[in-house]
Amino acid sequence: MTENRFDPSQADGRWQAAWDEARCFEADSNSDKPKSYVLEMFPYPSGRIHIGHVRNYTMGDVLARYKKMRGHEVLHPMGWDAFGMPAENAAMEMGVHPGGWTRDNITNMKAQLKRIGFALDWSREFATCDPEYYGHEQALFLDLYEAGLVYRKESEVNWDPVDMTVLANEQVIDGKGWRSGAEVEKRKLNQWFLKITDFAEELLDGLGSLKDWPEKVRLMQENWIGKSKGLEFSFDLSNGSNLPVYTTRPDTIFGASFVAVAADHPVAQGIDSDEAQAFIAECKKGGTTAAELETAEKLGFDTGITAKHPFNGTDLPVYIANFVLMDYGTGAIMAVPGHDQRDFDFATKYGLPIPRVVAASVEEAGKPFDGEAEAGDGVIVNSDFLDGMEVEDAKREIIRRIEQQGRGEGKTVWRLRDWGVSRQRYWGTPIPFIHCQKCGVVPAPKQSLPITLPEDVDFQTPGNPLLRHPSWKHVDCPSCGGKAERETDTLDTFTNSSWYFLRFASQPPDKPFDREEIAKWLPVEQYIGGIEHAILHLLYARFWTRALAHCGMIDVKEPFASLFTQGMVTHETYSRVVEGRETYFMPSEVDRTGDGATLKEDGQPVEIGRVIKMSKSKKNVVDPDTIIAQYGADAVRWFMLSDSPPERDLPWSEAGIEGCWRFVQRLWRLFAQIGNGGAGADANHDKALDRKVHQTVAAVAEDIEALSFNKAVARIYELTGAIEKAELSASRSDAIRKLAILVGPMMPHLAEEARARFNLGTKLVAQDSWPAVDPALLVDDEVTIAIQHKGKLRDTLTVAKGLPKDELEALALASEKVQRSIDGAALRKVIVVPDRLVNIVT
Ligand code: ANZ
Ligand code: ZN
Repeated sequence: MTENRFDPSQADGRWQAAWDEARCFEADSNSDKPKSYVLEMFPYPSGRIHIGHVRNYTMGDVLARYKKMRGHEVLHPMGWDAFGMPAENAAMEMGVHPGGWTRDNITNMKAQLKRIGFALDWSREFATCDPEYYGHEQALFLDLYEAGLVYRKESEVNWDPVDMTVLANEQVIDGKGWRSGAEVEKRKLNQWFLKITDFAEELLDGLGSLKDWPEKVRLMQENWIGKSKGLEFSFDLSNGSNLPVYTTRPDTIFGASFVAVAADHPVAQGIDSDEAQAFIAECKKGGTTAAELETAEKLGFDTGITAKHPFNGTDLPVYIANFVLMDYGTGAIMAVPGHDQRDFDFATKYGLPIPRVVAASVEEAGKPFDGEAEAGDGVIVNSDFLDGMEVEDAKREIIRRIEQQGRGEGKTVWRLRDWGVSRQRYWGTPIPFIHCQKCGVVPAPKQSLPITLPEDVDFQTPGNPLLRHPSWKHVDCPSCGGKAERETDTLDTFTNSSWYFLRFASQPPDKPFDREEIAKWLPVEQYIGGIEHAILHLLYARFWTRALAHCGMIDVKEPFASLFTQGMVTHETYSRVVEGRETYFMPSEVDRTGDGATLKEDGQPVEIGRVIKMSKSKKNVVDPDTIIAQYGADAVRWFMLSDSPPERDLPWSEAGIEGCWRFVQRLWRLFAQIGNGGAGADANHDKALDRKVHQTVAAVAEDIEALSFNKAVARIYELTGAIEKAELSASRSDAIRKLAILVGPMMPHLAEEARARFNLGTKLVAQDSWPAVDPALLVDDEVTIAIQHKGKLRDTLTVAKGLPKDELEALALASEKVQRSIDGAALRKVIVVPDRLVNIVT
């Protein structure tokens, strides 16, 4: 390290050790400072930190460091979301143990995070695969069971008949098992569920209080919960029975041209024909998620049964249709092709009528459809007694008449389903129940927790390793003492991330958390993470928090007061077709020249693709370790904050990181100047620079609090330029000192090194306070006054702000230019607007 060059390879590690030594970032629950809980979504220990993590954690880090400098007691923890499939896949593919693989990854990734200098309270670190953690989770699961929020029910799973295993939805690719390639079947198994639907109304209403969440995330949650008001009513069928359907658009009832039931519906199951049963079997092969059904080709089977329209008596054909879900509404629909796209596609395919019953105006009752359904608002047409009504009025009218006929009633339906948490896998939290022939399903006694995973497991045979383990599942029944078996399902890993933020805040050994400590820290003041978690993780975490509050274990209902979802780090892709296959190359393997790019290895061109999210599969990645080794942690951190607003994508560029590196060095050289400020010069003051410094300090603080990091960065560039240009003075020395603090949250290593090396202060920057702002310096204290005569500008004056009217008037009249213009004429009036203008009338 010289005065001209900052050397991160020496500085970074030294300051990281100094922070550890001083235990700078350990949160004290008993502190009486105001508390701030800053949290980023904890990572899955996949093996290496990727650049997206770096961006996410840098943002949280700047906020956490800043809050600490503002006198807050900050909790900024880190841990590992360590259960899940990839560890088991590694076990199957590489013959390693999921636990060992996970632990190794954690060790590596923790070292990576340390090299970036994050201000984390490592004393609270845990991994969800720690028996201590998942043991407490088992206890909570039993508490929820006691509270009636856990139950078992038969439900459908994806079954791989070759691997003899249950597959997660993501493991089913085009209807086939991802490993075996076998056609996936649907099977019914007894599974554990959490009653999230009990909280549907609360979870929906609670969104209203989350003012500091992105609008789009609240909307996504609202749609996921999916409260709809509609009508349930029955059709009389030609076979003598009746068929209840659910609709949210009763107003369109005269537009119904057929009726459809799900493949699992009793009406479908009851059709006694091979053809029908073959069709049903075909339906079962497809995916079951709403999204899959939405995109799959619409398929139907005409049952030959008809349904009588309740108002006009026409006979509507009843179809079995693949797009109707069994577990929504009643599993049967009245289909209105004119105004529902799915029905439109179906009717088009099977040549069914598509009547119009909603139009922009009554005059357009005969207007044909333009290739798609019209789901919008309008007036009702071609609908007998509803003609001319608004949609909402027509809905009410139909509900009233159907209720009067005793044929059905208005109903609220939720899209939200109970949460199936059973996974037939090894690497997860064992579900704490025991199956006894005599007593049934018995909760494991709390004193037997944690129920730990067996270490000696075999991954070479397909299926659930817990199920075929020779001894693990055999236990005595806690109730009758007879022979019994453990539940061999484990909990969905989303359970692990549904309460980890509570455990970070409070870690008693003998229980999951302490109520009073939770009250001190929660809700999380700022939660930061990816938009990919906008629905499930956030909804489940909100549900657990409410469920635990419902059980009287905590007092907070919403876990995350403010949520921020950061954009992605992107880069163009490089590829070439090799032996008929698209092959991608890393940016480091490529020379980028002008408009083109060539592979370093052979000098031949490669194709430049779009700028997209960095991902392993497209190889458009940069490795955080490599760039940190090259440029140091601070340049990388600075890059992560610069250029793009934090919610937008950030394109990675070599030029960008090099610019950051140069700025680090430029700051270093500026900091070095504090030592040779010149004693004489130090006596002078530079009012303009003072003002600039105070304004920047105040503005950067506001920017950081608003997470507008790119704006804070821009202001720091500006201030740096201003200091560089300023004459030597006491103000300039002070400005340099303050700048070194100001960059502390963003470039903490540089800030510490500069302070120590150039005697800018004694404490660690990490433990220092944010510079105080003099409000008087925030306002510019001089103003320019326009002086007008005969409606024209004659002169301007620069005067102290707030100068009284009579002084302004006197100054204006004293102006030579003004006197020349007045030219001895008599003054009729002088209008003075303080701080703005003086208007002289002669
Ligand atoms: C007639 C109709 C006319 C409908 C129209 C929509 C538009 P949301 O809003 O998501 O709650 N539906 C009802 N049960 C279904 C099931 N089990 N599987 C598939 N679709 C089902 O959706 C409610 C609408 O989805 C219902 O209203 C019904 O179609 C369909 F212009 O009835 B509607
Ligand atoms: Zn028993």
